[in-house]
Amino acid sequence: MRIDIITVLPELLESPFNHSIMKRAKAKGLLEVYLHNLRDHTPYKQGQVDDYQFGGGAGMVMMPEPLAILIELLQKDRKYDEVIYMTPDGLLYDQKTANTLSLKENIIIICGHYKGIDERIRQHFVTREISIGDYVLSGGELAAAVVVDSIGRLLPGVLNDETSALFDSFQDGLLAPPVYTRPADFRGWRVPEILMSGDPKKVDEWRHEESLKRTADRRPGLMKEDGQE
Ligand code: 6GU
Repeated sequence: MRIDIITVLPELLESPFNHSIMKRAKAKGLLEVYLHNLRDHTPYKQGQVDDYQFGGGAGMVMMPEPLAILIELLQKDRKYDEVIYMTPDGLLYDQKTANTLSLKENIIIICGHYKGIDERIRQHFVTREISIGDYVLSGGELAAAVVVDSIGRLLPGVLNDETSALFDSFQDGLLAPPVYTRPADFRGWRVPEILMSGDPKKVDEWRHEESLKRTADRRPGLMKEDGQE
């Protein structure tokens, strides 16, 4: 999978994909991430990419030309399955969307800044608008990092058996159960006996029960049919 990220702050995205599982995905050739500085593609002087909004009001808007020029430059070389715009007024991101996106070949991600991007780019280029939660970030970069990480770890061959995504919270619509490691007795706080019983069936049942309890307690909406809370 290839992901091209359009940003005015490429420095902010230099580290997130170069560690741990993302690093492995790239090293194995399963994931390619390219950062594009929008300022390198503007036809305006001094790298200008934003301007005052028509109709007045505080805050700058990202101009359409630099974005269109860069998107079309990328589209000349390959077909993109999605052009995603990261914005707090997008659709709420979830594991189902991550699963869907992990099946795509080529994706462009636009990171918004200021008051956002000119509406005409959204209408004519963008195929999907994503928000990662009901709070406002100062730019789309950190949100893009979240999306790329969540997609990257789902690509076949990135995770091994031990880290398998199949058992993640949300993958079966439930939160993950508690986990424990050595020592069995830490300051008198003991690991549940059943986990040391050596009976895999009992352990599975216990984990499922704990998942159900935790989900009912913290995220009851996840247990409803449509997943809405
Ligand atoms: Cl995608 N962008 C910004 N700026 N803020 C957000 C967001 C995105 N998702 C949640 N808050």
